[in-house]
Amino acid sequence: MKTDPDQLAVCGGEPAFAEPLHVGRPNLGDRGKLLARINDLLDRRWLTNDGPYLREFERRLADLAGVRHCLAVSNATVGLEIAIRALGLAGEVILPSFTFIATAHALRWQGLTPVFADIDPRTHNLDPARVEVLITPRTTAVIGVHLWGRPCEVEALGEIAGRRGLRLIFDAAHALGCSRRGRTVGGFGDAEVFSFHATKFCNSFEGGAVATDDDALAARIGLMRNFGFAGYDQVVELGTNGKMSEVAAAMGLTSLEGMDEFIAANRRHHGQYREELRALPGVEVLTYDEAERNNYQYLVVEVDEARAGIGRDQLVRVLWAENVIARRYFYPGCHRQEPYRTLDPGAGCRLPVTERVSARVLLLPTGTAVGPGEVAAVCGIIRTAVAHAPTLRERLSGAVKSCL
Ligand code: T4K
Repeated sequence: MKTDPDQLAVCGGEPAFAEPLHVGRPNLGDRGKLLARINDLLDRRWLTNDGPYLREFERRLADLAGVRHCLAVSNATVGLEIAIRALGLAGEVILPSFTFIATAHALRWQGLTPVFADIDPRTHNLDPARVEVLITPRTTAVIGVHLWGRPCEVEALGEIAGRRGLRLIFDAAHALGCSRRGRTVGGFGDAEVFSFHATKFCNSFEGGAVATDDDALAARIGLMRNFGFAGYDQVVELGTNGKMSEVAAAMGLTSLEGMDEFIAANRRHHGQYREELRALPGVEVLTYDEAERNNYQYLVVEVDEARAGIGRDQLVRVLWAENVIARRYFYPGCHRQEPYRTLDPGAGCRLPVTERVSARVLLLPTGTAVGPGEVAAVCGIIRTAVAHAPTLRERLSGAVKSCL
């Protein structure tokens, strides 16, 4: 364990890890089962387009989420785009800026105007009061994001949407298997969109799904993800290619079967990180409501420079030098990225919490690719960095410019 600042790689010591320890290393599940499924689909020569693995994946997802329909798609971004189109959204849509860029791009790609609302500093999710003040005659919907798998205030957002005649979508990319007041994510709002990207705790290599209890909406999404085909020779809608392949569905099914094991690993790591970093001033591990179901897939830390003595970005430099590829999700917020920065250069003024939180948040490695020894080593580096913050700050301001 590195206890002396001179042992740290930024000060000339050897990196703690010979190979990079990444945030987002995929969980793989039972390789034997996956390969058997792949052999099976090859034998059957049915590779995509409404195949049996896709149907089974959708059935299992709908059961898990407790919804009538779960339509698998090629990725969550396309899922959001199709949901937005199928709901007939136009004009302005209110969403958080503190999210992955895909939430905003799914709107702008279709010519809609994303309007960024600020978040609640405790939950990192949309602040319903901030949403309400941004509604204009051009607003048609709100998109909430269940960030880190912690569900939004779905009741307050639902009340606002109902009263103001708006549609409500949830970007549930992080929230598979999570619950709010005992109810599983999937059936909130008009539709919810899951991601099964490789970096998600359950993955289908690339993939997503749109969940809804609305039969008509599900039928429309089903058409739209398949070019608008209603039969072999009949196209009844404008559509796109948003289909999930059989190999992706096979991985998705295998991943769902490993879900309990993945959550258990995430939860163990979360407990260990909390315990090992407990006594550190200004370094707080984000918690989950233990009365709810959580997937613990993101290990989120907030660094308060005034108390820790070292800033988030300096800590990232220290970690990267040790080959710990910590990530600054979702810095600096969508409003500071193109094309939004140019479209609305003043947005930061109404997003003070987003600006503050996005400058403090740091994600650390978790999942089945990580073991307790690695978690202990990562925490040891952080403890050493905080304990020697003044010395390090001085050295960092001169020497290390490389990684960010
Ligand atoms: N909404 C929200 C709130 C989201 O977070 C996302 C996706 C979406 C919507 C859109 O979902 P999809 O359309 O993707 O289904 C990654 C993922 O690409 C992205 O899916 C995810 N959010 C986001 C949080 O993370 P990047 O740009 O950070 O990816 P990248 O390539 O830097 O990889 C992340 C880390 O994972 C790296 O440290 C390396 C590691 N990694 C990655 C892959 C792909 C591996 O170890 N193995 C791998 O195979 O966006």
